[in-house]
Amino acid sequence: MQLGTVTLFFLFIFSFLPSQYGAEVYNITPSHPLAEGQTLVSPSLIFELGFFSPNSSANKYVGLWHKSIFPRKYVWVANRDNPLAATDTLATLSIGSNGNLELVDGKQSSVWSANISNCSSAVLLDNGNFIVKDGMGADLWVSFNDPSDTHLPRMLLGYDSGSGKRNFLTSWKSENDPSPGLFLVGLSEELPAQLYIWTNGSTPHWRSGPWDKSRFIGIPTSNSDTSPYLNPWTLVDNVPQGTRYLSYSFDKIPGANVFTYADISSEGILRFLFSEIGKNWYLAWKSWNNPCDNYGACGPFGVCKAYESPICKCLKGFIPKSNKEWSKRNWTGGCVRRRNLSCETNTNESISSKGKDGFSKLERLKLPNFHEYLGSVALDKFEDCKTRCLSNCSCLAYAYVDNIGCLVWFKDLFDMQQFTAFGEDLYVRLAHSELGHVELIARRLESTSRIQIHRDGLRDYIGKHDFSELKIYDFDNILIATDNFSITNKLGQGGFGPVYKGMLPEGMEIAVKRLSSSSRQGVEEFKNEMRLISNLQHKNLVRMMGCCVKEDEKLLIYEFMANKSLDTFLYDPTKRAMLNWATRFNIIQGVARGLLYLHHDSYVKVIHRDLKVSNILLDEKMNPKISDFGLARIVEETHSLDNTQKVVGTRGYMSPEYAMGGIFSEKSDVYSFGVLVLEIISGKKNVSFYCYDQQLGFLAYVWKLWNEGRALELVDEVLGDSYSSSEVMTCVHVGLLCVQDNAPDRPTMTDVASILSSEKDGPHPKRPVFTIQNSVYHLGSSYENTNSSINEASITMIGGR
Ligand SMILES: *[C@@H]1O[C@H](CO)[C@@H](O)[C@H](O)[C@H]1NC(C)=O
Ligand SMILES: *[C@@H]1O[C@H](CO)[C@@H](O)[C@H](O)[C@H]1NC(C)=O
Ligand SMILES: *[C@@H]1O[C@H](CO)[C@@H](O)[C@H](O)[C@H]1NC(C)=O
Ligand SMILES: *[C@@H]1O[C@H](CO)[C@@H](O)[C@H](O)[C@H]1NC(C)=O
Ligand SMILES: *[C@@H]1O[C@H](CO)[C@@H](O)[C@H](O)[C@H]1NC(C)=O
Ligand SMILES: *[C@@H]1O[C@H](CO)[C@@H](O)[C@H](O)[C@H]1NC(C)=O
Ligand SMILES: *[C@@H]1O[C@H](CO)[C@@H](O)[C@H](O)[C@H]1NC(C)=O
Ligand SMILES: *[C@@H]1O[C@H](CO)[C@@H](O)[C@H](O)[C@H]1NC(C)=O
Ligand SMILES: *[C@@H]1O[C@H](CO)[C@@H](O)[C@H](O)[C@H]1NC(C)=O
Ligand SMILES: *[C@@H]1O[C@H](CO)[C@@H](O)[C@H](O)[C@H]1NC(C)=O
Ligand SMILES: CC(=O)N[C@H]1CO[C@H](CO)[C@@H](O)[C@@H]1O
Ligand SMILES: CC(=O)N[C@H]1CO[C@H](CO)[C@@H](O)[C@@H]1O
Repeated sequence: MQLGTVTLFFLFIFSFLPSQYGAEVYNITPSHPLAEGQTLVSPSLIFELGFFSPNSSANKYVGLWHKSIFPRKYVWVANRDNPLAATDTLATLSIGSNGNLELVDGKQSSVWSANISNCSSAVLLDNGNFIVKDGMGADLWVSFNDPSDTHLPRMLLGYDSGSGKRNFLTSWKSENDPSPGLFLVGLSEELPAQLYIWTNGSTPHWRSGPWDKSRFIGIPTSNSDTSPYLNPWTLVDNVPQGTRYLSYSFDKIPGANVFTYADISSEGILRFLFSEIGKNWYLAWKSWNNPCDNYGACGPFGVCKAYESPICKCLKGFIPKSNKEWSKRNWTGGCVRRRNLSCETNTNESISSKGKDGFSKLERLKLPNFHEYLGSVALDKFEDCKTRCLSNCSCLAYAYVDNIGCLVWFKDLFDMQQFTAFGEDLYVRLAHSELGHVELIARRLESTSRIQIHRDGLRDYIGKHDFSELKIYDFDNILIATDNFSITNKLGQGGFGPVYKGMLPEGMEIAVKRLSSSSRQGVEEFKNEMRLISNLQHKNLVRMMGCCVKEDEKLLIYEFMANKSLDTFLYDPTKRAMLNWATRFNIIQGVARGLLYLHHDSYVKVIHRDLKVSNILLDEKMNPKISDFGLARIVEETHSLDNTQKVVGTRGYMSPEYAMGGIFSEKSDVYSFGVLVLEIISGKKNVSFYCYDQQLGFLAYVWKLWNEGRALELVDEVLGDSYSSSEVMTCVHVGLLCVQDNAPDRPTMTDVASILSSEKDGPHPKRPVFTIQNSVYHLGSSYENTNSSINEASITMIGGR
């Protein structure tokens, strides 16, 4: 009896000992091992190390995480390929008599060790580095040299070719299994270096493009000037010492007090996430955005264009290796040269000089893999680079990249992607006979930029059609009509300049848009563009009546819309009620039809690029008319003449791919349309939309309601119960389909029109990742130190070259 009590007492003490012993400790010493129930914390309690079982699995590990951020991200795991049993409560992380730091299970056998001796203590630093020291305080071992799947700020990823030490990130096997998975992230040894994701140890899965001393040139989003959040990397390449290390830091952003990590997911996607203490983790960037990001998506000599269909094209002068496979969309075989190079077939110098090979230029490219770097041989000029390549028949292409120098290719051109903005120029060697027509185009491209080709097409078009309808107004008459552009006549400020109300002598009311004078477009070109736009006619587009050009002044004359723009109703507490459900539904359908026309039914495809509530005008019968279409194009073209690409649009309406990479397509308009639809239903201009502080952004909130079958709660409360539930459900569904993160998942406007008219059921929408957008905006704002009022205005971001 007595004995039994004592035993029980001991068992009691024993099982509770560790937690009573002090749950948080600041170091591990030979006399104080870390046991179950205890954690090792960093001095400022930022990081914590201890035992964990991922999602209550049967395995237990020692890992390291941010102490105050949930859900936990295990940024480092010690025994990832040798788990403890979850039931083993006697395991300890201890410094043994041999001076080694070891993780031992309940039977005292080692499951993990730092493989050192003379260890006297182990501590966790506030940057997340777990270090083991000797008696003199020197570091014997640090966890930063042995990363799991996560890269933390201040951690160096790379190699030292002297000592042969090299580190990688290795993905988890699955979301809940820390054992080493398929994917490896690391730096390549070539010069300049690239960041790679490999599978199976050495098969490329994704690559960043070469480092140009400030960024990886194959990643459209790492634009150092305007979005520092997206180019946090620093690569230190010490060629003489043979060391090369990648680190990252978000210190460049003033006031951004956030925690971050980069990791490789078990599906092979490299990501950046960030958080504030106590908040969730948010995605800021990811390596995979479309099928073109798959390494070598289009095979040798194939170029991937994410927003065209089909996505793969052969380079100029090349044809599919197998037409049969190619037409089945099996791109792996790639393309082959149509005509042999003359340097291959003609060894006779006098013949080959007649029919010399030349180069065709490709723009906005993620350059192919397997470059050779000629930068070091006193080659700093573009012409030298060209000559060098031309003089060797095996040289297939060259590129001269600012901040890098001359790159040439001797192997099959592989893994090329063409962006819509951003990217480098590549010159591809072709036979003289092939150049006949290619060079013609190239020459045109070089002298007048690609826009000119558009215009040539336009001129042809104008030549064949009657464009007499565009009226050219006299400037003085417009001055009179608008009271010398008096402030009292000003209707508003659009993205491209102020808009004034005017009254023509015959009593007709007009709206006059005064384009900001920065546009350096020539008068004739301007008029041609206007003819183009004025001939886009649809009952859901604002009709352009004419234009007026005088010196720097460029004016557009539109029909006047009696009920102004949708935002004057939607965001006005009293006028909002005038928009009953029938009117709202009519507006949604009308905008959809207008957009459908611009994208698919007009004679030239027009992408609006700045669709938003204030660009929807209302006529006297409250019919919606889209305004400002086609203008983005003019503005962009003007700027592209001086070689900058701009992202024009409005915060909150911009699709992730457009906001981040300047990649725009009709699917970016579809995204904006989705946001518009959800705003019309809810009547909310939701500021939290832009702000990740709100636990859930607007889109996340809509998604949640929809998923919980509560979508009707989204309806503007001023409508009471007077709405059609089935119409609302259809509209919310369409809205969510349109705001899907991945552009190819979004419906086309043709799909949208048929879903809205109930001809077709839509698929189930995927959860939007909205946090990308939120993070960009939030950090963008804090960087510019502006407040939310900027969200209203159209903004222009430099998209980079
Ligand atoms: C974790 O487990 C719960 C319940 O078993 C499950 O619903 C959830 O999806 C799991 N989470 C992950 C990330 O696997
Ligand atoms: C310690 O050595 C073992 C056996 O060589 C090895 O498997 C393990 O990865 C090493 N541990 C560390 C932390 O390097
Ligand atoms: C451990 O310490 C002893 C005495 O300080 C020293 O002689 C020995 O070389 C050390 N061992 C290692 C591996 O550093
Ligand atoms: C990795 O290699 C194994 C065997 O070599 C192979 O079966 C598997 O398909 C490969 N996986 C990938 C993703 O390449
Ligand atoms: C794709 O084409 C290649 C040859 O170009 C062929 O080897 C391969 O089997 C094809 N794959 C499929 C899935 O048809
Ligand atoms: C190109 O060269 C190869 C051998 O180098 C030859 O077999 C082939 O017929 C040539 N093709 C043309 C179109 O001249
Ligand atoms: C090269 O071609 C020219 C012109 O056809 C011819 O006159 C000359 O003899 C050729 N030279 C050789 C070495 O074949
Ligand atoms: C052309 O370049 C390749 C690759 O660098 C090299 O092996 C070859 O010798 C060069 N040929 C000539 C004629 O310079
Ligand atoms: C407009 O400006 C002109 C010249 O500056 C002036 O003569 C005219 O009176 C003004 N008209 C109005 C309506 O203010
Ligand atoms: C936001 O901007 C508006 C207009 O510039 C200004 O009146 C307001 O004080 C600003 N608010 C904050 C919180 O900075
Ligand atoms: C809802 C609303 O204000 N509708 C107005 C639109 O414009 C016409 C013409 O000015 C007015 O008659 C409507 O009342
Ligand atoms: C600022 C603001 O209006 N935030 C609201 C955004 O929408 C969510 C969900 O409707 C509200 O909870 C926020 O208060």
